[in-house]
Amino acid sequence: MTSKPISIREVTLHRLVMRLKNPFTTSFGTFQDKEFFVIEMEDEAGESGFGESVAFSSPWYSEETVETNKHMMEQFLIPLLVESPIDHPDEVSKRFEKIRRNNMAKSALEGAVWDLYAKRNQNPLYKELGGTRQQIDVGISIGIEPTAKKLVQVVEGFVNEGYKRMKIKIKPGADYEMLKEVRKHFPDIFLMADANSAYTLKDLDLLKKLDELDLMMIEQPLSHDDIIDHATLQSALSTPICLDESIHSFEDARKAVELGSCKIINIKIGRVGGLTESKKIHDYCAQKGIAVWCGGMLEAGIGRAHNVALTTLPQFTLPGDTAASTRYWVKDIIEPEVMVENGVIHVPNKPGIGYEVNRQALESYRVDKTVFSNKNILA
Ligand code: OSB
Ligand code: MG
Repeated sequence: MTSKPISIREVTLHRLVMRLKNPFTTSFGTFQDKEFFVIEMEDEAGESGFGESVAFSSPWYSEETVETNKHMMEQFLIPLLVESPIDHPDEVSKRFEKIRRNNMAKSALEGAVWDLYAKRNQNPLYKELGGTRQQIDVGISIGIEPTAKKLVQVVEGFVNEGYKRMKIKIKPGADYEMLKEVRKHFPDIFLMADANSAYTLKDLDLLKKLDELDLMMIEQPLSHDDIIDHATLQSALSTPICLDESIHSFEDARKAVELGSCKIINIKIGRVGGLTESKKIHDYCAQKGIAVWCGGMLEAGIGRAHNVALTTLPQFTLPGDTAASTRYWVKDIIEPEVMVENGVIHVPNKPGIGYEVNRQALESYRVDKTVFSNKNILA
């Protein structure tokens, strides 16, 4: 749909802190409080689009943090966005190209532009992206538990809730035996592991043993910046490797696929710098027969809604990590919250992200607010 160029009148950064219902442990650390920005972007007509920054407080998963996101958005990215009108959201990543990396900061702002664009067209975001699915299959990501017994109990709960695949976080010392126990109790579930870069090729024997467990895939077993050793490992394993941390762009995806470093890619919108880049990776993977699924960053409702929209694209053939709001939060910041029924999310057909921002909830979590007015427009 063609429409009038978007002139951004105001950008508001709402800084929120939300406490997870339960701590979430990965090979690199434990999360309890999630700090992030909700980006609210208003156009010349008073319509608003929303985005969410996904960097964490500490640079464990990637080099970005809440503070680096703030610095990049305020000092570099917002000025580039408001300097002239935007014809289409695909232009945003081009405008940001001169800024190296900082993908999560870029993605947070680009996401708000996409929502705003879709709302101006009175069209659901998922349709603007080229998505077709009315419902999406969902899996769940389960943190490292202290014992196999506890892990089996946690898995059982989520199996009963209907989640379609179980992803278990692993690290050296909490891997093969724990997964074996889960497999023993649930012989038929779709099961996978996520190592968050906790291993090296020195662990080849252990990683090969995981082939016994009939895992759908193993996610990011080796270094966060590697695609060479992963190719060596993939040729030694029958279990497919899925890359997460190693893929920051379409170019990274192309190189990993050409090298045979993985058979599956986890697309996280923030990690790759936005929805436009996510679509490029998606289209390339569709061409190459590489399955993709949508990863998660413990998002609140706005980021979650963006994940739901992206997952409606055809090559998202595997269940993602976009679980229900209630898996994470006592009260989410959107209305309605993201709900999972029988392992699926029904995709909303309202304009934009399709969920309303719950202002009262948002304000209850807000610790800071910064407003940028576009002087070019106000003048
Ligand atoms: O590697 O996918 C990951 C959470 C924090 C950091 C990295 C990861 C994760 C998850 C949880 O696996 C995904 C979610 O439920 O949002
Ligand atoms: Mg991962």
